[in-house]
Amino acid sequence: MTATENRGMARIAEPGEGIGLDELALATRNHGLPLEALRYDVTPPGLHYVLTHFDIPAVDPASWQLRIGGAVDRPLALRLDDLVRRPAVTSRVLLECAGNGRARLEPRPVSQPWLLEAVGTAEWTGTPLAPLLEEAGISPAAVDVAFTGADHGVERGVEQDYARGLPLADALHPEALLVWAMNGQPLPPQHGAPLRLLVPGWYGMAHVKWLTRIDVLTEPFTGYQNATAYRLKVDAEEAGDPVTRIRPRALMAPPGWPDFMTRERFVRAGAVPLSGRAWSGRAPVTRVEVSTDGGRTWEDAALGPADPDHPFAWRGWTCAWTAAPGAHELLVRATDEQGTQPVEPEWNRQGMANNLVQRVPVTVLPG
Ligand SMILES: Nc1nc2c(c(=O)[nH]1)N[C@H]1C(S)=C(S)[C@@H](COP(=O)(O)O)O[C@H]1N2
Ligand SMILES: [Mo]
Repeated sequence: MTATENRGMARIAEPGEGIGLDELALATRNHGLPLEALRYDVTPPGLHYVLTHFDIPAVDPASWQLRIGGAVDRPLALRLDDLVRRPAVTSRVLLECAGNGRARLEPRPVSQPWLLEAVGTAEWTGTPLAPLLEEAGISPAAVDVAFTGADHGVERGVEQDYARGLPLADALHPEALLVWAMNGQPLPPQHGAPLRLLVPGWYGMAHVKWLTRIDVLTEPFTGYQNATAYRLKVDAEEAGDPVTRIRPRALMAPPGWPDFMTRERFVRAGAVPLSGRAWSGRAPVTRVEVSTDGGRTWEDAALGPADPDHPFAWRGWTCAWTAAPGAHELLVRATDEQGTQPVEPEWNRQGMANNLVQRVPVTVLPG
C-alpha cells in the first residue's frame, strides 16, 4: 500500500506494536491534565487538556467575524465586540475528549494516544447561542446546525476545515454558548480564541474552537467529523452510531509519590486518603465506588454534593484507605442514572467514548 493510500485509512496497531513516532508527535502537541490536578475544582490555566487536529490557526481578533447563515431569513455577521455586548453567562463545564482511554485498548487504534488524562473543568464565559439563531430566523425546515473553525488540514486523505454538525434541538438548548473567556481571561490560542462553541455534556469534539461560521441546514450535516470520524463502530464498513454525550467516569488523583520513569506509585502503610472526581454528561452521577484489591471487592466512596449552580462540572469524591504493606491495585468507578463504568474494555475501532475503569498499581512500603 502506498503512503497516500495509507493516509486515507484509520489504522489499528499490529498485536504488540508500540506507540509510533507519529503518535508521539500528536501526544507532545496535545497534552493532558496531570492527574494530581484533579485536586482543583476549576482546572488552573495551562493544566486543562488540549486537543487540536490540525494547527492552531492565526486569527486576528480585530478583523475576525462570525457569520451566521444557511437556512435563515437574515444572515448575520458579528464582530467580537457585538458578541461581548450581548447578555453574558459564566458556566463551569467539564470537557473530555472522546478518545480518552484509547491508548490502553487492544488492539490499539492509531491516533492521539490518550491514557486517561484528556479532561479538564473551566469557567467559560459567553453568550447563549439560541437567541442569535432566533434573531437570524431559523427556517422551519432546519434539522442541523454546522459549526466551522478557522483551522484547516487533511485527515485520512480528506482536506477540510474542522467542522461539526449538531442537531438543531441541541443547538437551541439554553446551555449551548458561544464563549470568549476561560477562567476569567480571554480564550487562549490553543482553546479557540477568539470564540468557541460550548455544548455542555457532549464529548470534546462538539465544542468547535476558532469559530468562523454557523450554518443552519435543512439536511443532516455530512461533513467528515460527523460522518466518518466520531463513530462507534467495530467493523470498518459499518456506519456506526455517532459519538454524543459523555459517559460516566471517575478518576483518582494517584496517591503517594511516583517513580520518574514508570509512574509506579509508592505510599507508606497506614491511613491513605484517596480522592478524585466523577462526572457524566448524559445523566446525574449517583455513586462512586473504590476497590483496593484489584476489583474483587468494592466500597462506596463519599461523593461530594451535587452543586445546582454547576450541573456540568465534575464532583469530588473521597475514600479512606488503611494501606497494608505489599502490592495493591486501586480501582474507581462511577455510576450515573443510566449505568456503571465497565470493568472490561468495550472496543471500537476509533477508540471513542471508552470509559473503562482506571487502575492504579500502588506499592505500600512498611510504615
Ligand atoms: N476548530 C476545532 N475545534 C475543535 C477541535 C479542533 O481540532 N478544531 N478539536 C476538538 C476536540 S476533538 C476536542 S477534545 C476539544 C478540545 O478542546 P480543548 O483543546 O480546549 O481542551 O476541542 C474540539 N474542538
Ligand atoms: Mo477530542
